[in-house]
Amino acid sequence: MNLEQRIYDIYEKSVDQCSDRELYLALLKIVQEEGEKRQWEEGKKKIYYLSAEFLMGKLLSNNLINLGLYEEVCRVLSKYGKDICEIEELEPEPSLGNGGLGRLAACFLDSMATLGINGDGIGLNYHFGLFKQSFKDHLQSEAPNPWIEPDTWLTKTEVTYPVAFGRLTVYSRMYDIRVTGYQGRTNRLHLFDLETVDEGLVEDGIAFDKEDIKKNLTLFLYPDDSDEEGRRLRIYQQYFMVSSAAQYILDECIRKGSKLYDLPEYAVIQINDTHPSMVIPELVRLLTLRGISFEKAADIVSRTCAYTNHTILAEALEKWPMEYLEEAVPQLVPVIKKLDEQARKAHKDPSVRIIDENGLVHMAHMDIHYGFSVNGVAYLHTEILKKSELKNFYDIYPEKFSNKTNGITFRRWLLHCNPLLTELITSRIGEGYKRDAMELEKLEAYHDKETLRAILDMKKQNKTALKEYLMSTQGTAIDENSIYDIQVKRLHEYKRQQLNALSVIHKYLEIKKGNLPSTPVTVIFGAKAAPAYVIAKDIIHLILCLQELVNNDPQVSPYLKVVMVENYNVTKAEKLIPACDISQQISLASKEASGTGNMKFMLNGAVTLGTMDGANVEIAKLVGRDNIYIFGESSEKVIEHYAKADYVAKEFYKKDEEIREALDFMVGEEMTAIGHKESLKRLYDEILKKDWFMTLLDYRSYEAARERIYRDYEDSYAWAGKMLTNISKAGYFSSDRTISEYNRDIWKV
Ligand code: GLS
Repeated sequence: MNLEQRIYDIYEKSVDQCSDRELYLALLKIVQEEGEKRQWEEGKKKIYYLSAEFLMGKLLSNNLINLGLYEEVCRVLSKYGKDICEIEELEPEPSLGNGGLGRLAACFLDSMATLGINGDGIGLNYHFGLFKQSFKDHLQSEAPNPWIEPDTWLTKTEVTYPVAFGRLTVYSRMYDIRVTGYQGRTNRLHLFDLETVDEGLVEDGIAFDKEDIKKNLTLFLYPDDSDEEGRRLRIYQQYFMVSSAAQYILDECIRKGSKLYDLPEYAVIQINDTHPSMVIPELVRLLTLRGISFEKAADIVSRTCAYTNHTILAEALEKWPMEYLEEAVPQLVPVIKKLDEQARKAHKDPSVRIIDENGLVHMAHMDIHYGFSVNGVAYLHTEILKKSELKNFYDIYPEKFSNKTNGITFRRWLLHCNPLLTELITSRIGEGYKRDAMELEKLEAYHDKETLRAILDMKKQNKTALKEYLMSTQGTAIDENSIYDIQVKRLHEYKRQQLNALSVIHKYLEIKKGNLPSTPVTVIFGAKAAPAYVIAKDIIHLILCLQELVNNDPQVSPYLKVVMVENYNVTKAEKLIPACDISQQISLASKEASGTGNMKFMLNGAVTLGTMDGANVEIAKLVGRDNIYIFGESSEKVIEHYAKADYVAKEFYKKDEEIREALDFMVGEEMTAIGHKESLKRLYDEILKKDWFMTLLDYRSYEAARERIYRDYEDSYAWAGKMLTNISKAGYFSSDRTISEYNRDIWKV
């Protein structure tokens, strides 16, 4: 392809005469046209990946990489003094996800297309996505995050469906984003929207009238559900998504020749967490409307749907009050009741009911009874599901359960975000790892001085790039010669950013006492807190206060810096991860189902400081204990503490002076002079009196491991060896491997 000619044909001017915006639009057009050529029907069976979130990230570079055009584009642009990174700055990031679950869905789309699997995503077209975060007065503030621009990635289709709610009927319209795999096919992400949505409804941050469904339905992902209207709105959103999806899937299968009795030969519906679970009763309803008996319809649906569980946190396992469903989706209520009845007849155990004695509908229970597969997302998580959380279901349906350890796409999380490392790897082991990530293992043969030196150089350059990025985006000054110790992920007590912060306080106090670290440390956080999650916001407040205190203390700041990255998102992750030395994965064991950030950091040569939780367990097994820093109580012990209710945070406070000192400092003079006393005190009380996620239990072993990892960092070549081992063992965490397993065991296309 002659790129310069293509661009000339679009604008009738040469590359150097085009503005960055024109170049962006021209490249987008080329990507769309090339992607179009890779669409073909493939067999009769298709995967429909239903998800409330698809955290896609910017699309231009990744598409160019997957189409094999990236290098050519860079070459041509640089010939005219232009830079792809600057051009990509113009692209807004579609913020259609919250965290790992949504990013996983995006990685899976990439891998399905790469492996040539006919598989589309189906979700919602949130106009403002998740909120945009900024910091004012050391507090998080939220604003809409618009990302849709006319004539860019989103294509309007002619597909529309009626969706009936109890009090009104609306019409959905489908929009598409093309997803082209690496040297692969083009699939689609279908996003349903409602034409009457009114962006003007939003005022004062992200507030809007939650009852005006016609105008608000697709404004935001996860609107605040701390009140009843918010919770009802979520049901409206979910039903809007699954009813549109179900109608689309049936139409497509019929068009391809399905007689509906044979639906499982045409479709597998992967239910990503419980948000899309209403697709089950909706499909049953639609099939019965087409003349199929209820029992037969339930049987067909059971052979079509598969469920992925992503968490054991009770708050995330959705249970909807029947009365909400009666109001929003009355037509589903008799279906759900019949499904429950059938399940009750077959299984006496009251704990496996779909509708419990309080009239709550357990979405996961419906998925397990009426899906043919249930999978967890990492080895440990699946074991916990089988042995405790879903034990009663596992006893009934052992054959349905399997583990599919999560993965990440190496196109975005290596080739795109870390070109220096990509080049280094290729120079040693060739290009094969780009199609078969397990080939990264070949790097283990390169523990020579020269390679180790090259790895350290790569990291240093990425650290300098991050320093420049943080300076230009938020005016933060950091030192590339310091250790970059990073924890970026959603803010949640179970992920324990508060543990990291307490240890930062300790470090601050140590430096004040004259105990200086050999190498300065930069502790970097990035996290959004759900708008109604008060304690999570208190933790952000604590970190922002620490940032102010530490960085402005001339005695401390040469040795320790604290940075809170504003509006952490995929774009920022792509800058932070390649620059990281230490990857903090410090959730309370048993609580992080898998984590995928842990995999991205490892792949980019960061060394993990973490608990034996989620996929950390598998990372530890792969790299060996010399190349990961593990601390904290085991998941078995933690589960036992919960069962016995014998963990008392205050006892740790009483008996441990270091803990007492750090915790008391939170509400002491220095901090309250900067921050809000009631917020700091609320967090202090939460940790001291409740500490549901056992921060203080693991504090000491965390401190010890952190000191050890800082000490080991001092020996650069030994450290580089650990980096190399982490990179070389990361191949297992390619989402291509994960998707191959889904296909082998569940989808079978
Ligand atoms: C999550 C888990 O918390 C993560 O551990 C997991 O990696 C991710 C993808 O499986 O799913 N579950 C959830 O509700 N949000 C997540 O990010």
